Amino acid sequence: MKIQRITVFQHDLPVKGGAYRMANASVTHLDSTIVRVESDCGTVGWGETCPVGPTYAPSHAEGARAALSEMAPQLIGTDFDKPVLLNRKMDSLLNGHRYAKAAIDIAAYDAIGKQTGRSVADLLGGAVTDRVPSYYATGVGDPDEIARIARDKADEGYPRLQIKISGRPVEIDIAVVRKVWEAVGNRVRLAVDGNRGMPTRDALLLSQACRDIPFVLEQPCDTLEEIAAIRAQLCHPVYLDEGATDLPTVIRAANGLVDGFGMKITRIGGLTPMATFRDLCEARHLPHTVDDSWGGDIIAAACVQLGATVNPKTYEGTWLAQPYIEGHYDPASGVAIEDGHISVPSGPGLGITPDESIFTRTVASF
Ligand code: 0XW
Ligand code: MG
Repeated sequence: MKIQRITVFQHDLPVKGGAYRMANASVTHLDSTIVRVESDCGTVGWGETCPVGPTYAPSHAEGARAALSEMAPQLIGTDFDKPVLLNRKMDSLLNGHRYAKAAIDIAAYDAIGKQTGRSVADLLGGAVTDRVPSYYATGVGDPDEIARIARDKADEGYPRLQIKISGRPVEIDIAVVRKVWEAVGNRVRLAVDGNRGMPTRDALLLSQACRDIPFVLEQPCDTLEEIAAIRAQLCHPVYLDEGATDLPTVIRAANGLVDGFGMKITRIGGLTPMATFRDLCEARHLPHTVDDSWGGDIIAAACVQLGATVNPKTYEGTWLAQPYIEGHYDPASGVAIEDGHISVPSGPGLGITPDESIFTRTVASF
């Protein structure tokens, strides 16, 4: 099965309910890039990549499309059903830009699954469940408001909550964590996410002031060096998210620097490196999420298909942008959170089939 045609679409995803605020990004509408990759036997695979604005990570929507345009002409005629070789081919055409390569890699798994009648979860080693846990991430907000959201989401059935902090006086962040703990206690597991925004001083103050509250502290500071510098003085397990940019960094961090990861499929380069990441984490007994930064049904299905293969002992669940998005790419079997959990789409490939008429803005075709 060879790649015959690559079509790149731009698609707007407005944020339902106003701005989503994090330490280094406040977003009101997301710019997603969709790829439709057709093989010489007519099978179509879908991929997507959607950075959550241009400041969350060193990636942005126009960058994804430029990287795809750089690679696409020379991907025509390449084997579509050999993901490892396809990734090596992409690496031979462009250094870095994993978040763009991820869209092609996801499309390859979708097409292989659709061609062979197998789910992407099966292709990635086999599903252990047909319903994966999700987690809800609050934005950065006032203590009472965030505590109210936390209580509502715990009532909805989410097994885990991620509380966003940072980018303001640490005393407010400490108050948020305390109020959330008073509101939900041990009913849900808690992560507190600084999104790179805290000086080491504030990460230490927060962790030590909340030493009686069980939570994992996610990416409090920007660099691995900052996290390493305060690690021994923290009272909480530390997870790496934005800083876990590639497999070599994951290997380094897994070697005692952190206790787990928030991981995004497009950041690491797609389902192929994500499966390696999953296996590394299982070998080192390191818990991790399976998320992406944003995106519609294609990204959501990729996350859930991979999530279904993760050992439940090390799986921290899958965050989806779906609660912030109006409608679905696949009106019949779109991916959605219900009672804090997500059903794995059934059927071959990603288990979803986008309604092509939704993607009206074609930006390139090869
Ligand atoms: C909560 N997320 C998974 C979604 C946003 O893209 C940010 C991210 C995180 O954990 O940083
Ligand atoms: Mg995070």
